[in-house]
Amino acid sequence: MISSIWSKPDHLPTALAESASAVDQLIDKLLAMPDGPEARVYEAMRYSAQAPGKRLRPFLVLASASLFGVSLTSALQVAAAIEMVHTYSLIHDDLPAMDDSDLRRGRPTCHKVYDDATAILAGDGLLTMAFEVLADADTHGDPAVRCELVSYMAKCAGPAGMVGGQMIDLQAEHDSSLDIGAITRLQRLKTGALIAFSCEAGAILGKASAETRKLLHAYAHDIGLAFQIADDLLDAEGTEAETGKSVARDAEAGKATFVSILGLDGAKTQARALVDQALGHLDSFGPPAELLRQVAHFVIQRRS
Ligand code: GRG
Repeated sequence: MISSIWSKPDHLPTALAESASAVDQLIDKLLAMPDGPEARVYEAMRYSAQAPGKRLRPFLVLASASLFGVSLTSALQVAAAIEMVHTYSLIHDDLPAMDDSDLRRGRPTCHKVYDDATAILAGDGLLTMAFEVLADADTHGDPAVRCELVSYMAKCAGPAGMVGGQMIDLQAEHDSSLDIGAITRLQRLKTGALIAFSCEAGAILGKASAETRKLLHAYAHDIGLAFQIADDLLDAEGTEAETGKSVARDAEAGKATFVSILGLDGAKTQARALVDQALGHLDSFGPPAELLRQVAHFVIQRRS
């Protein structure tokens, strides 16, 4: 039972911490260090994957899976896989060829501690291992479910999802002329696609109906955009000490963001409206969706 890891199922901070601890234990096991000289890439993978992040995506997997009576073992496998893909994207995003960041999750970035080549390999290692984890028999007894997870994760992480969003973002880097529709699409792909995978994974594992999965997709869409608006607000208003990463990068680069287009107050209003809309998609799930409701509020209240 997934709920067995939550000592206070109605208290989001405790549930987030307990999910994070469970997924971190599994990642530690999956990334066991080998003896040979390839150990360096495992060390770099562990360095980034075990750094203190929010573990929001794994939490969304566990919370959505808990709606459908999915086993804890299955949900944790998928939770670990999505966190590996997310960590890979952060490692590659921080490289000199992309965002060239020195700080991530409150620590020096992977390429700063190791080197560019090792950071590229650490990202590649996490991405490919995530698919190995999804395809493992421990993830689900039904090979068709494992295949659906592999296929949907590939779609969400690949050129029709996060990679595509990152490409658009790189091209738009110094472009302040993007309109709200273009930014929404960019962020839907870059950040929203992995959040969609995380929320729908529970429905895939639980073989829920297409209508039910659609509700979780709509919820994910709204919290994904709200999450990104909160990220833009943190970049504009937050500090490096709070966020654990470099801030004020968007304005420095003259980049169009939700904040540059809507203004600080407009962006906050829009984020709150998206959270309300997200909550509406959860109505039919009743009390078991309480943690998903709370996490929708959390994505815009967070300070890191
Ligand atoms: C390199 C293919 C490739 C993609 C990179 C997601 C991404 C695309 C880059 C990250 C850059 C960024 C700051 C995006 C804004 C939203 C976001 C994904 C923030 C980081 O996620 P959090 O806040 O991080 O969940 P933690 O550290 O808590 O896991």
